[in-house]
Amino acid sequence: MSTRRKKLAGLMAGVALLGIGGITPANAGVAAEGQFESHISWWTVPTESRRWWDNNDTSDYTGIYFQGCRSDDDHHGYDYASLTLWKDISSAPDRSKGTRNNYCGWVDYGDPNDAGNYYFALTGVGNGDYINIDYVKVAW
Ligand SMILES: [Ca+2]
Repeated sequence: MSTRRKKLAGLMAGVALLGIGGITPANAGVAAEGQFESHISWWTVPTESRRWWDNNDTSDYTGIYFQGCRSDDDHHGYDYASLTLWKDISSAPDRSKGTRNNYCGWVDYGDPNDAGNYYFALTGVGNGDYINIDYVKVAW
């Protein structure tokens, strides 16, 4: 292999490593207050996620990560899923912490700064009516 080709190979390896590192931002790393991994099978509006407890011990952002995204629209494929982050309040209406579109990657909702029981709900689908997500990670 020529020196030039070796340099190129090294550069390509570096790019590949950067790509892998890019999957996990700092806010969703081990320093986050909590996290769980899951998947989504045939969700349609208004399916809700499991609940998680955010004790607000930290100022970490709450984030939702999608990888391996498909919709039932075989022609257009997956575009995005609108997800609303909710605080579950038993004695009053749940409190919305914002709605964001997930284009199959990380979406942050900021620090809710509000201890409680949380979940997210599917409130819209870009293409089609149903989504399947191979890998879901929620961190807070
Ligand atoms: Ca917090």
